[in-house]
Amino acid sequence: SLDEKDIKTIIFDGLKGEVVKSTEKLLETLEPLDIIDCHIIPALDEVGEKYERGDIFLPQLIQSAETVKKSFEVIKSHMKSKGEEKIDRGKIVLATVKGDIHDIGKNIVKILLENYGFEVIDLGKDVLTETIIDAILKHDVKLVGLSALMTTTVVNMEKTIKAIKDKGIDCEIMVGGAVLNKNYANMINADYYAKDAREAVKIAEKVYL
Ligand code: B1M
Repeated sequence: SLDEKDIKTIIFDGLKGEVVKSTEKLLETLEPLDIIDCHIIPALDEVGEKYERGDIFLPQLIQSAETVKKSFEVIKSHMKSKGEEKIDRGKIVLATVKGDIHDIGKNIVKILLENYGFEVIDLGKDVLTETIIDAILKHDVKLVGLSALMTTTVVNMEKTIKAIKDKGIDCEIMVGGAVLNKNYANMINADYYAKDAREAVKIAEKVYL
């Protein structure tokens, strides 16, 4: 009906009770990734901008993030049920770098990679360089994906890349996160930059051709 709140308002106001229904409704007409790109990310961007300007405060930022997580649970189970059959196209280690607890973007990348038949070894957030290197070697992966969202943590991304290259490990490195762009990714010696989850899948397909 007309007085139904849109998902942007729901995310903005942190209405966890209403977001499930609203997401289910959108899934009736939109593709999961379009919901993420056209509704959820713009809403979070706006939340971030308001937070930066001091119009809202950390508790509200947290409420919005939790609301988004609830929405993703719905999207994730929807994608799983429609996903391709398990085909083993290769393993990928994923991590958000040390000092950084933003993992919403990484988790989207994970869901999509799994949907396209890749096996993801998810190390989580705030992950030490040594832990990442150990996982690359243990699982013998050809691709590692690193995520960073803050100007203060891309530094750790750069350090992790340097450590992997210095050890001469035969593994390509893909990076992503709102704070990055292609030039910056080049500058810190990443092999690939993924603007979003779709590009992450294309890169994985290229590496595991
Ligand atoms: Co934080 N935060 N936050 N935050 N937060 C930002 C990043 C910020 C830009 C907001 C702002 O001020 N405008 C700002 C950083 C400023 C800077 O760079 N210096 C900021 C800050 C300051 C902070 C805290 C320090 C706040 C505080 O405590 N005072 C704190 C940080 C704590 C820490 O990490 N040590 C903090 C905390 C939080 C919450 C916990 C409340 C929550 C995160 C919840 C969670 O992730 N579990 C949060 C949120 C939600 C945000 C914003 C609003 C949204 C981030 C997000 O999830 N976007 C963010 C502002 C913004 O980004 N506009 C902000 C949606 C997500 C889908 O996009 O992650 O870019 P993104 O992922 C995309 C692509 O980038 C790409 O694909 C994804 C899908 O398309 N991608 C990859 C991402 N990773 C990839 C990896 C790949 C490939 C592609 O390969 C491996």
